[in-house]
Amino acid sequence: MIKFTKAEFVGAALESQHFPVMRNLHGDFFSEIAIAGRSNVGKSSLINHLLRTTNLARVSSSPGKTQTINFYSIDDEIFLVDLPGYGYAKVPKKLRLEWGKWISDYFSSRRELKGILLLLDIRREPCEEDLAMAEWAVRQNKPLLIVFTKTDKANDHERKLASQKALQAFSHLEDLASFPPIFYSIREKTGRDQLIRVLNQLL
Ligand SMILES: Nc1nc2c(ncn2[C@@H]2O[C@H](COP(=O)(O)OP(=O)(O)OP(=O)(O)O)[C@@H](O)[C@H]2O)c(=O)[nH]1
Ligand SMILES: [Mg+2]
Repeated sequence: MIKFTKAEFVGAALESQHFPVMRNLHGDFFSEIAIAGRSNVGKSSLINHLLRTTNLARVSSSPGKTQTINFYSIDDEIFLVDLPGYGYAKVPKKLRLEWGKWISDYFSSRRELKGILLLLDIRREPCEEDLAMAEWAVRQNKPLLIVFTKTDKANDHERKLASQKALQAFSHLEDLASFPPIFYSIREKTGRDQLIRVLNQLL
């Protein structure tokens, strides 16, 4: 059982030859969980909240803050990986194309990847890249876990409607129902225990 009590930043990279490789005390390669989502959805904030730190992952109110793939080692057992955000309108086209390349390099080179957290802002509809990410995960047989973020910005009723609507966008993907979505708010401090439980099922 990973408790998410010890966290260290291991490195930032964009190319697979620079990605870290680590082994646990038993000599096994670290398992890995990736966190994906559009810019500003709250990826870095969720990482900090999950790890009970305030500044391990850099948070910003302006989108596009995390522009590298950032690796964190957790409890000397796993990597948690903060992927660069997408869907940020001001990102130039060239960078957007590069983003696709980094992401596909990342996914094709990480054998120990056990699952992907796809973060969706409770107030926004899923974008094209969200769907592409989900389709990729299903195609590669990787478990996909949907996490709705900023749920403090919606009441119970709005949350229910918004999540149903968002999940409809993924309804053509069969395997998606294996894990129910998680509702996360760093303001209200909700979702952490449930997320840890599900992550341990994936690992
Ligand atoms: N109200 C509220 N705001 C949040 C929550 N989580 C994150 N935010 C805010 O959303 C903004 C973006 O958060 P980040 O964690 O930097 O988002 P990111 O997905 O890492 O963004 P990029 O690095 O640009 O891809 C910040 O202003 C956060 O304070 C939440 O649960 N509730
Ligand atoms: Mg970030």
